[in-house]
Amino acid sequence: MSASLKEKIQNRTALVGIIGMGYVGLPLACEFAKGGFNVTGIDINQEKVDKLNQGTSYILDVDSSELTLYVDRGILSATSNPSVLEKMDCIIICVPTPLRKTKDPNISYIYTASESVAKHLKQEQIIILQSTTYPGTTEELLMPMFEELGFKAGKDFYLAFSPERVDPGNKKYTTGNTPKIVGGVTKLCTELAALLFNQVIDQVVLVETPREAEMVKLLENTFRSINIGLVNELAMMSDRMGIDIWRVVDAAATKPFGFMPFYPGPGLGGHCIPIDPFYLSWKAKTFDFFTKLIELAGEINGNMPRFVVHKLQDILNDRSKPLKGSTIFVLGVSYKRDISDLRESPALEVIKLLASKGAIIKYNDPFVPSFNLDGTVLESTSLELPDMEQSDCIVIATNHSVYDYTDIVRRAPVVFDTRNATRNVTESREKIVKL
Ligand code: SAJ
Repeated sequence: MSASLKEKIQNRTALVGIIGMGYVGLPLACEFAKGGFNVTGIDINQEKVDKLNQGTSYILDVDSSELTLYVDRGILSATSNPSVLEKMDCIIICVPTPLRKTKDPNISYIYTASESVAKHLKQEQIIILQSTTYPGTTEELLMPMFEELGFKAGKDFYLAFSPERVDPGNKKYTTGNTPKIVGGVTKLCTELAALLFNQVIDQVVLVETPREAEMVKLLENTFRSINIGLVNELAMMSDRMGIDIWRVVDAAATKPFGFMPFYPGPGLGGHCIPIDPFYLSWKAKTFDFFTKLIELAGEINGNMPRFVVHKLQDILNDRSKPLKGSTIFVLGVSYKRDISDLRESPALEVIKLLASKGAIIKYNDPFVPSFNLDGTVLESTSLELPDMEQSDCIVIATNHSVYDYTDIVRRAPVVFDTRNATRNVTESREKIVKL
């Protein structure tokens, strides 16, 4: 029976449906379209659907020119109507998996998407979950949802997990050239999922089960969170010891084996690294296993915005200025350099804390023209204006590549550099205070 699905995948006539047209789903849709598949994007956001059907990209890593090519050829389209799923041969779920306020997993988007799949499930379909989630989601939530309809996984339909590994803004590593992990509910499920991705992705790596594949992703991101937490803790320690942590990390990075550099910063931003480890610790608790290391790293990283504000108070104090009433000019508000994403951005946490202490905030971010901070809209101030030199302190919160750091230091009264962005500035270094 799987022969026809296998043939359709191999001759690329298999219809591919991707649920969730975000920073994961849209680049993946383009990879399949580039590979000659007919792809349908399904998204609840009609504005996104309309933009995609006009060939307009809203994702930094996808050019509208590429999108238009596929849309004009009729091999890529989008809809908000899930009934299109019954026509699909391959369905890939790429919906968000945030945390609730209580730091518990919120898999409601996976649930809703899976319900749509179940409603239109038919023989011979393969369903692949990509959303980052706790080990067990695919087998404990999706499989029963589909099998209670009388379908058998591995026989009537196929089910696998394959984590996304998108690094937003990364020009070197794209969806197509980043190895793809695949773990199916049965051997045949794994093989068919691997066959599908092999058509459009350079390297596919098989694991035994979906939960192994789910765990791979959480290991990757927890690894980052813990190592960032380690270097942030050493940064706070080094601050007291009068040690330049940035030089220490650079020197340690000369070790050609057994070390990987991570850098301190104002905190941990993004929709993955601050969140994914808590999916793991939450699931571990159901096995009476308490992940001390993960929680501690989260605590250290979550405390960095406060550390930044305390250090800023010291900088102003050294200049006999109270934080209250001082004007702080923040450079860069997105969660990491050269992107526009504000989700969980530590810069926003810093700004909130500064505003709560009565500081006057101005900012510039070429990627973020304005943003809403608890009801107040802040707008990016042009660096052409004198606001920067008229401020009491500049805080480099996100080290966008576009900034002229020599000019910034020249014009600034004092610079608090939380990203070591001024590492190559040679003039007026006495004005620079590093995290
Ligand atoms: N950060 C530090 N110090 C570091 C590295 C990062 O403070 O040494 C901060 C960043 O400024 C940012 C946050 O941590 O606020 C997350 O940074 P990130 O580089 O992990 O970037 P993300 O979350 O956009 O993407 C990551 C991917 N990044 C890399 O592999 C470099 C990857 O881990 C995942 O594919 C992706 O999350 C995901 O979607 O899971």
